[in-house]
Amino acid sequence: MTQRWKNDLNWSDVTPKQVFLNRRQIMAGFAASGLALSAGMAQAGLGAKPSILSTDEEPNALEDITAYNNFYEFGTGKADPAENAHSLTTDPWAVQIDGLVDKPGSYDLDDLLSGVTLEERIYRFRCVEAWSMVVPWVGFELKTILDRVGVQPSAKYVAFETLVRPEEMPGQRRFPPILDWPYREGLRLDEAMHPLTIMATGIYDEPLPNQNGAPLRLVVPWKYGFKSIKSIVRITLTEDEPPTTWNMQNAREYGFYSNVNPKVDHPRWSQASERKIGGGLFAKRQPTLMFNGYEDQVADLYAGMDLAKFY
Ligand SMILES: Nc1nc2c(c(=O)[nH]1)N[C@H]1C(S)=C(S)[C@@H](COP(=O)(O)O)O[C@H]1N2
Ligand SMILES: [Mo]
Repeated sequence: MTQRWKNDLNWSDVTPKQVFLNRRQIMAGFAASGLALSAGMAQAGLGAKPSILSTDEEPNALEDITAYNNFYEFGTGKADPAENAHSLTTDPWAVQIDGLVDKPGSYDLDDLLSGVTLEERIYRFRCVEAWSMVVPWVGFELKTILDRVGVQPSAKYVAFETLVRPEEMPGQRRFPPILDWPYREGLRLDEAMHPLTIMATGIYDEPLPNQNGAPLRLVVPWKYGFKSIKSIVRITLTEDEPPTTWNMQNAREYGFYSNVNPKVDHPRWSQASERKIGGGLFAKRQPTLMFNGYEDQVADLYAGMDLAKFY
């Protein structure tokens, strides 16, 4: 895959000024329209440092990234999260870290982030529904916080849970339930510790919009988008493979691994190609890459595994 070589630019430097200004206008427009941007967004950027792990592909416009979402806690339509997520209170925010760790506890987000260096990671993002984007995330390696809390030798998996707060999440007030809340995800420990696996706190050098999973969400760029769980309130180290939402919902269609793989089709559609959001009505589909283009970095994790069996 293509990577940017080491440099000292960040996105606002490499983006033509007009585009950057337009972005600021979009932000202002969002703010004026009362859409789901947190207070910090109109202010100075997060100052995230560029990472050599970024792709050099053109990022999608902020408009695409914040208006076309999957976040069932706010409804099942692609526009529902942008419309409804403003109701979510993201400050204060605590993350419970428990299970097989040396220092379990409820960590205030500010404490969790203190001393953490934020990086810009421009990643390809591929939804299992066969659309994709390129997103300039701001975040830090998940490994950083796992190392801080001390992972015990018996731990083999990491489980994640999203907030349950029906008062603020209209999708959780629906009956019958859309999903078995909380939304759950999980990774094998080596996947969780991989340098590409990040916790994101921002996009385009600004705090995460609520519809993208504020204030803290997982991003695993070589796996289908549903693994990248949003608005995380709990991280648990376990010995056994944890239950995960889409696998619980339909195990035949959604496996625990869910690595992007153009050769293993979804039972109801091909995964060989994808539609990049923002390309317009007549844009050509593009081929889907093995491990979403991150094969060089992650294939080793699955050496000897039959990827059609462990889908
Ligand atoms: N809690 C939670 N996390 C979630 C989802 C969700 O419905 N709830 N949807 C997933 C799916 S299917 C995708 S494709 C991505 C979408 O992320 P984005 O809206 O930031 O592009 O979030 C994932 N994380
Ligand atoms: Mo998705």
